[in-house]
Amino acid sequence: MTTCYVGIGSNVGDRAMFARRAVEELKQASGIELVSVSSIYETSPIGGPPQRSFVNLVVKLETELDPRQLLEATQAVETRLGREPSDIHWGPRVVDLDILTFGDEKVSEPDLEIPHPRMTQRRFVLVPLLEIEPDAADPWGTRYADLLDEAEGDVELLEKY
Ligand code: PH2
Ligand code: MG
Ligand code: MG
Repeated sequence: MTTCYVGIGSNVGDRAMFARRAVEELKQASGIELVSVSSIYETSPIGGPPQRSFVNLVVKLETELDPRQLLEATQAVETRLGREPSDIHWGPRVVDLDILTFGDEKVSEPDLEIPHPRMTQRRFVLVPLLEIEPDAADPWGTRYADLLDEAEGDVELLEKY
């Protein structure tokens, strides 16, 4: 079993509902055990075109899947919740699931990079991650808590879990 963190975001429609449904879908997925779930935060959009603010949260899970199988599982959740392919890079989405870390593994493939290459620059990832795992560190030993000051974006608690 490998411990992983997955970030969930939404900025279309009933954002908190999509975020909660994504958590429920992960709970039901085979090969995945949900360990903990952060609160839901409202966050300023980073990158992409001008767009509505997001809701974001982070879940901790244990899995017997490998990184590619976990990617496929998260993409299946996105599709089931109605996400459609978009040409707009970092544009609006009903739901987005991103693998943040996968144990201490490093993956560098065209469509899958672990740890997520931009997670340390984004407060919308670090704040919920640190809520559930204050001592979390990357595979090289850097504590995420030490990167928070340098990260960008506004994050506001929306719904305590
Ligand atoms: N996701 C992005 C781009 N920008 N900004 C916020 N606040 N939250 C996100 O989840 C997000 C973003 C690309 O996936
Ligand atoms: Mg994303
Ligand atoms: Mg994504």
